[in-house]
Amino acid sequence: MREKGLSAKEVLRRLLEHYREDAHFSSGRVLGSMCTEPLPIARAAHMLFIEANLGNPGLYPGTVKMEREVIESLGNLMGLEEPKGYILSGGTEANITALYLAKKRNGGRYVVYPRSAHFSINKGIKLLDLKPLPVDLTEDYVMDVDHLRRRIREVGEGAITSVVAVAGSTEFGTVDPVEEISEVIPEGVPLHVDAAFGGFVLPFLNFPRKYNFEVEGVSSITVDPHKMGLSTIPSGALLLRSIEGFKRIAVSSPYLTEPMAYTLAGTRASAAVAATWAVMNFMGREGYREVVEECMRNTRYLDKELTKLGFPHVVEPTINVLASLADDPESLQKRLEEMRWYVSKVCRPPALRFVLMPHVKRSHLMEFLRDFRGLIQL
Ligand code: 0PR
Repeated sequence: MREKGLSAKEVLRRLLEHYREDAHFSSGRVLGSMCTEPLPIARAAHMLFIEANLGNPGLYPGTVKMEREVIESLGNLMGLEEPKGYILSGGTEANITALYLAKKRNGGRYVVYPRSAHFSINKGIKLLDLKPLPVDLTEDYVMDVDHLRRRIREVGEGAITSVVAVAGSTEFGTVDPVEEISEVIPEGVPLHVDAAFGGFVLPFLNFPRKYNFEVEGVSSITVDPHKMGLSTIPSGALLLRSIEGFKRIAVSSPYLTEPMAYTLAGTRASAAVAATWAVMNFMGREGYREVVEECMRNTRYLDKELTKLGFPHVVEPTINVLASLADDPESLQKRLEEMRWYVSKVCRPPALRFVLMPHVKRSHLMEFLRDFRGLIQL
């Protein structure tokens, strides 16, 4: 650190230099991210509560109330009237916490999950010294329930810590057959649903299958307001049916305003709780429905246009995630990046991956397709 500080003007000048180096959602050129521009109301709320810290909740009764209300609304969205939970730093912390709760409740050694699960599940497995038991996908890229059955038989019912299902997979946007999965898994084994992304999409699509707490066997769900919730980072919710689970991981925090601490993080960036409360109240179900419908229209449009160019989807998009088959996605991705288009890729099967977030407008897609056509004709 320098001995004598710079002037605010100079700091700002240097900040702007770095700001210009970064990609920005407002350019419409980020086509592979699961985050988006937070709405202005979320930014305002975030700044207003910038010093709030739910790590010491006694000082922040207002923020505590907002967290409870957000958890309740998210639980309702996920089919549960009186949910318990916390707003954490994101899907990774929520998924790791879910596995931690499962280990404390159930023991066992294996975490069973579909091959489409996000890598945060593997982080949890490593951290908690558990063993991975991945389940193959069907040709529709969802968990193969027959293989799940075989997997359970292989290791024995008592050896399973938790089963994870995904509602809105990172690479394909697919939704596992949660109801069938819950029928197959042994009694007492916690079933965690990772709806980090899908949690703010599926409820607004009239999705026909059950994937949330409406399925009795589901014990916990991850939903991230900092993805399709249009809130600020860091905001990821872990929802539970009861507080009992959290009690198992609680530790004493004698010098704070609350005697027990329930979350992995100590100091918590709670401005995002206020941002999430603000944006959910501002949008209402109607607002999110409109946003999701527009994202889906754009997803179908891009899919149709890319199919015409010889890049058909891997699987028909369920939500606003599109994987389009491509021979060499890596080099396409690199060349697109040189043209300042930021797409993502899938390795198996080789595909380009697009996430049609609200910052991606139809005009951006038309511009992208013009550049993409030029690129593949070279
Ligand atoms: N579960 C699912 C289904 C996810 O897709 C993700 C993140 C997580 C859990 C973990 O969430 P956090 O990243 O909040 O801990 N999926 C995105 C991904 O890995 C995250 C992301 C977001 C990546 C924005 C890039 C980006 O620009 O692709």
